[in-house]
Amino acid sequence: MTDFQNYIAGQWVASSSGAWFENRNPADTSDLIGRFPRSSADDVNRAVASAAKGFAAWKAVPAPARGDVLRRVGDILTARKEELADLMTREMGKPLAETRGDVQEGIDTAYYAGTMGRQLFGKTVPSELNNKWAMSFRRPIGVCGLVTPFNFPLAIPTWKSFPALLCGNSVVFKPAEDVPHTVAVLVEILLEAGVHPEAVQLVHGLGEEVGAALVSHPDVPVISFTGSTATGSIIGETCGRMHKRLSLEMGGKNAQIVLDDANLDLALEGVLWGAFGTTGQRCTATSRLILQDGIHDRFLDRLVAAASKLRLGDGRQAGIDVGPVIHAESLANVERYVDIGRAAGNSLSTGGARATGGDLDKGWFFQPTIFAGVKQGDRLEQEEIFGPVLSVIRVSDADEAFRVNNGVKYGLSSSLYTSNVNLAFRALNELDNGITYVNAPTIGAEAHMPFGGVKQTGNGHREGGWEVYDFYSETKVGYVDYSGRLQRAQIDNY
Ligand code: UN1
Repeated sequence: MTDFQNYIAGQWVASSSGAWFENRNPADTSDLIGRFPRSSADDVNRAVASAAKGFAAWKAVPAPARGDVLRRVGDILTARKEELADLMTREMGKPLAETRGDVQEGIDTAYYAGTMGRQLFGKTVPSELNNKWAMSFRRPIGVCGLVTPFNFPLAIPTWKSFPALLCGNSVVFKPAEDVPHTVAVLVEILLEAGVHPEAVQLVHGLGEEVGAALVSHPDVPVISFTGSTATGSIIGETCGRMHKRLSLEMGGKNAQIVLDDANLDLALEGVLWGAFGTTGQRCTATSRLILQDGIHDRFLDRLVAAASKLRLGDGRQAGIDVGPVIHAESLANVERYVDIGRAAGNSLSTGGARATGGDLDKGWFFQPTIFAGVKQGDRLEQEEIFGPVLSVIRVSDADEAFRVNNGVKYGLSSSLYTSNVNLAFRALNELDNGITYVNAPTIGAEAHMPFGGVKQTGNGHREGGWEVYDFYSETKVGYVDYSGRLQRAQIDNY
């Protein structure tokens, strides 16, 4: 049994309470990865106090030099990619090909951050008065609290921490209690690469305890959260009351639309990957399939046949397509939605039960599940499930498909399969999502592009790409008047 620790004030330490929680492999619950500190507000307070000192030291390092450190982080992640992928699959369950992709997303984010060290641009613009300069530039903000989910154990913590650090902030990680090992290794890597030892802190524990203490701490002016819309609302209330800067990435109910003129082979591969990749546990997962009348029946037949052939199992074994869901509650939640679908009269085309037999009995496996005959407004069509359940909705034309796509409270990603270029561009304009893919599935965002959603998926910020650097820095404006006399803006020249 391995006991893992927090990283607080430059030391690896147990929680002050001495309490622990266990981390087990979701594909084989007898496989205990280790015990992690079940920390308290006390631990958070010490981490934040140290992070404030770390901020003072780290912001004094020039941004290009901070970029050099982030580039070294990318090098170390590259060297340790295989080892990380293995430990991530062990604690999270998705197949190795996917955890390798997750690490690669971290590597891409690190190298992108490296380049941003020399590109934290401000603007210099003409003043309305002579002999006066007007310019804007960026300053770091302070201690950033980063609350991260289980489904991308590495990529999402890197999306948040790398730009935060590059901008000169310090960070306190609160990783999901299902995947604490991955962030522990990430912290080791940040330190090895040369991040100031107090600019990064790691406090393990539960959302209600550690997460709540971090979010409500008066000396943490920035919070970034990825997780459920329900938790995001609670965090939003606290941050609103305390005037904190907050980035929220929350639920999705993403749809793939397949029109009669689509390449059906391509659309089939897309929906299998979008709906059942990561066992449906992505914010970007395809959970609705909107099929036009003309292809509905034959596409559904092919899809059901292909979905029932997906190979479930331990993601660390070769040939596995779909891993387990993350834990018992998640499995129970998926079962509840299957009951909801049945009760609503939706027709179960495949799946609908736990996957059992042999090694599958050791973990939290659920069959890839497809409901057909789902109507707009049904709960299966409206609510995020975060598991391997796909709802199929029949429509008569593109207009109806777009209306169905937009008829949910979420707005992360959408996908349209068509060969009609006019409809493709209409979709980009008319689908109410932060990301729309044409002839590609609802998943597959790239690290150098802004990532996020509209409506109740987010609160207007974006991760990734250039935009996230606005979130982690404050704009400062400077005027230098070298005229030697009082010049009155808005008055003297008008
Ligand atoms: C998420 O779904 O939580 O686009 C993040 C994708 C990944 C990131 C997803 N690159 O599916």
